[in-house]
Amino acid sequence: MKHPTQPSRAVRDGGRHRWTQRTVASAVVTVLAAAGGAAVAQASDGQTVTSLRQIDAESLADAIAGRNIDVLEATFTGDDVQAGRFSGLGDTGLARGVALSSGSVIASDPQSPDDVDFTRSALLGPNTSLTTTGDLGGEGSAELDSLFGATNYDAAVLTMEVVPRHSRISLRYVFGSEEYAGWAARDYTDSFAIWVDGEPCSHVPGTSDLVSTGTINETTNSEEYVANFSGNDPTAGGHDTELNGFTQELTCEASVTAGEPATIIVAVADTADGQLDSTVLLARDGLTSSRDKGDGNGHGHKGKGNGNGAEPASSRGHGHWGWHPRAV
Ligand SMILES: [Ca+2]
Ligand SMILES: [Ca+2]
Ligand SMILES: [Ca+2]
Repeated sequence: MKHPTQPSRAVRDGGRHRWTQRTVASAVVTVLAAAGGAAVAQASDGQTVTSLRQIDAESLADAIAGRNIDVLEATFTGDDVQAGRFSGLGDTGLARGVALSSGSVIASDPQSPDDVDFTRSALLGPNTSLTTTGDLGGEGSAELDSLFGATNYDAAVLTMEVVPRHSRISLRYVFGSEEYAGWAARDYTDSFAIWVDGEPCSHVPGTSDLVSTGTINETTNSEEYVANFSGNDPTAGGHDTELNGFTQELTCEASVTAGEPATIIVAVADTADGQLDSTVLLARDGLTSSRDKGDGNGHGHKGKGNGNGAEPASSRGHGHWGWHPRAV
C-alpha cells in the first residue's frame, strides 16, 4: 500500500509547507488501495485517457486543431500525468479532446514509485470522491500568477503556435474542478486562463470576468454550471466523470491576423495549495478559424467593449490569498 501523504512528500518537497495544511487525500487513498488491489482500473466503460507519458505535446495540439488551423509547434510545462488525450467523456459535454489538470489525468499505478502524489484521474468517471487530489509539488505559472494575483501550484500549461487561415479564432472548452463542492466560493479559486497572443479570452459569456469556480458555480452564472454531486454524495450527480462540477461548453474567441502565426496558451493551476484538482477540457477539432463577421458588432474582437480581462476572477472581496487550513 502506498502512502502519498505527508511523510513521503516531506522528503520529496524538502519540507515545503504548502501541503502541510490539509490531509484531504489520505483517507480516500486508503479506501482505494484496499478496494482496488494492484490494478487500478478506474474509468467507466468506453472512457480512455492517454497522458504525456505516452504521447507528446504536438499530439495534443494536433487533436485540438480543427478547421483552418495549422499547427507549427506545441510545448507543455508540467508533469507528464497532467495532460493527455481523452475519449468517451460525453457526459462532460465534450466526448473527445485534450485535458489539462492541476492533478493527474490518469489513475496512479500502485506499483510505481513515481505515482505517490496522486491516486485517481481527475477526469475519468464515475465521480468517486469530492476531494480528488494530485498534489504533485509542481511549480506555478507566472502568467497565471500575474493575471489573478495569486500564487499557484501544479500548473499545467500548453503552448501552441498555430497559423489560422482566417482572422477569427475559436477554441471550445469546458472547465471543471474538485473545488466545486464547498470550496468554490472561498479563497481556493484555482487559476485558469486561455490566451491568444497574450490576451485572455476565457471569459464568462457576455462579461469580462474570467472563467473560474468563483465566476461560474451554483449561485453565480449558474446557467453555465453543471453540478455533479449532491450534498456530500459524489455519486449523486449523474454525470460519468470525476469532476465534481463543470461548465457548459464555452468558447474562447479572438481576432488574429490571417495567415500569420498566433500563440495560444492554455493554463490551469491550483491556488492557495496544491490540492483538489481543476481540469480544463479542450474539444477535439475545437480550435478553428473563420472569417470575421464584420467590424460592426465587435464580437470576439480584442479591446472592443470586452474589458481587459485582467481583473482577478474572484472579485468579491477575496483580497487575501494566504494560507488557510482546510478541514476537509
Ligand atoms: Ca495539484
Ligand atoms: Ca470528484
Ligand atoms: Ca485546487
